[in-house]
Amino acid sequence: MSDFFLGLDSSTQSLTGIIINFDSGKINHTYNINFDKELPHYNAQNGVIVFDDDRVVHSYPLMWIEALEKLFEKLVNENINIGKIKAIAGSGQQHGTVYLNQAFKEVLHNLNPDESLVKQLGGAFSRATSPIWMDSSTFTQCQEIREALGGMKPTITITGSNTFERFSGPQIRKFYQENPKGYESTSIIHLVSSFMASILLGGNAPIDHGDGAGMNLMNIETKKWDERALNATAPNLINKLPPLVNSYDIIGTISPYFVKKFGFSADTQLIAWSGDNPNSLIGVGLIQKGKVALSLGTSDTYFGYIKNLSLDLNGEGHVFGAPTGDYMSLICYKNGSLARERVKDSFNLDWNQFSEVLKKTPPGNHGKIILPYFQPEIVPLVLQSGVHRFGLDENDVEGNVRAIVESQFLSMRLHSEWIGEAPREIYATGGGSINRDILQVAADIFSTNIRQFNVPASAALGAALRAAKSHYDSKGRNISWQEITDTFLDIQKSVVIEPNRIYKTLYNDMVELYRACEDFVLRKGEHPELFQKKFVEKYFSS
Ligand code: XUL
Repeated sequence: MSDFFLGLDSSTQSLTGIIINFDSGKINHTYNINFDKELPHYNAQNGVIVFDDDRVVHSYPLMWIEALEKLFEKLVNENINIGKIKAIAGSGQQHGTVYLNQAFKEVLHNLNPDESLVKQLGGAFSRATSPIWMDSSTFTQCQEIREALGGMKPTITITGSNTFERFSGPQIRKFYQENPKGYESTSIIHLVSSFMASILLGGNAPIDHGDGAGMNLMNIETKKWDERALNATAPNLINKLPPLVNSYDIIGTISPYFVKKFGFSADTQLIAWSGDNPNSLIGVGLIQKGKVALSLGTSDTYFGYIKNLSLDLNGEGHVFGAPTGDYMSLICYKNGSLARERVKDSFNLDWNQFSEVLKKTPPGNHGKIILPYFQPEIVPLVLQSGVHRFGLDENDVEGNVRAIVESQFLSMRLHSEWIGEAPREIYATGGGSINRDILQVAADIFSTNIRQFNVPASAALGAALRAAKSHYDSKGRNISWQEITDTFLDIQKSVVIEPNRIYKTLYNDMVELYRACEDFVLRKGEHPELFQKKFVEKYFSS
């Protein structure tokens, strides 16, 4: 008898499902529904709704559930034995909020398998679209909440992060201020993760401590809703939020809708969904301190496991709950893969050509730097999009390709200093991590080994592993996280990309050059021209 587990990841651009066979230690199937390609009637671009004001970024919750149904249809069409799946856990893009009216609960309880989810749930929203993590339109609300909590440091100490434009609390406050009637008619506000879990459950699912920490509403120490934060955000909010639970809690069994329609077993267990980054923590096997991960997805994130709470009082980083019940630290960039793609596309390159350019251009790039704020940025906070080039011509193909990749990692190195000592090894994940030439630049800049695993979809894999862990715990079969991650993350098969140590001093200097460029653009610092000239003289004069 083999035990199968399903991990789902509802991310910005697609929904991924991974089925693992626990006994063979193998990933059996990976499915992906790309929103733009497979659900074109929503007219989304890269999974999001584009507004004139690029600080406002929403998506369609109905699109996510249509994708869910489509993914299950694929499983049926390919004769996957859905009935053998013992448990399901999930992952959602973090921070996004879904606003539902009083019909939601009722409709969910009585779903008719002969009709689609979209048709039945269409009337259950008090807000048709969901602001997602890419939204940066809540500067004012961030300020108001932060002030009400006594300033930046108390806000961080209470919630684990400073107020951030994309975080759920400021987003909820904005909705309440701009549409008080809509807010009033909202019965429950879900995160993407708890919303998707609710659909599978056939009732309102709780929010887990991992994703709950990305709201500016949960007390990071007690892991309960914080009354001060709730009051600072919107009235009566406590009655509109689901309860909080451990990420490893079993929240029930799958709704009869999915049993009848797709052939799931009625006792398929559901584990609380969490955010994509907490899931990835498990999906790359970060269950001990000392190692960090670099996730190159729609967002680029840099994160690590931490046993004890340790906060970034400078306000750029976050602390979330880890699926193990401990904590994780994280910084997040909005200009991740889409920024790399913008540069690639602007010169009509494919990824191979992009890589070729990276290989043949020199580390240090003759001091050419780009501050790639194609979209408003999260770290450092930049609300006005705009690309700034230093010593770099807009039409210089080679210069721009190397500059975008180097600048992203220089920024990451600079802004992750608070996470602690320099990492001894970095685990790479996410779609962008399949490109070794990009990872080579990261290895050189961080001056550390980068380990590339063969499963870039670490959030979905992490969810599947979480499903297995909670299932076996519930059956009294004690399997440690270490055993689980060792089984599925074949360290032997991973590839190590070693840094070229001769560039260590060059990049130590270049981080400072990058800092000077940032200071100039964001903090009225001196123009970095002279700095840049010295850098070029030191490393590039023959
Ligand atoms: C993390 C964040 C992003 C999203 C992307 O704080 O905002 O990584 O989770 O899905």
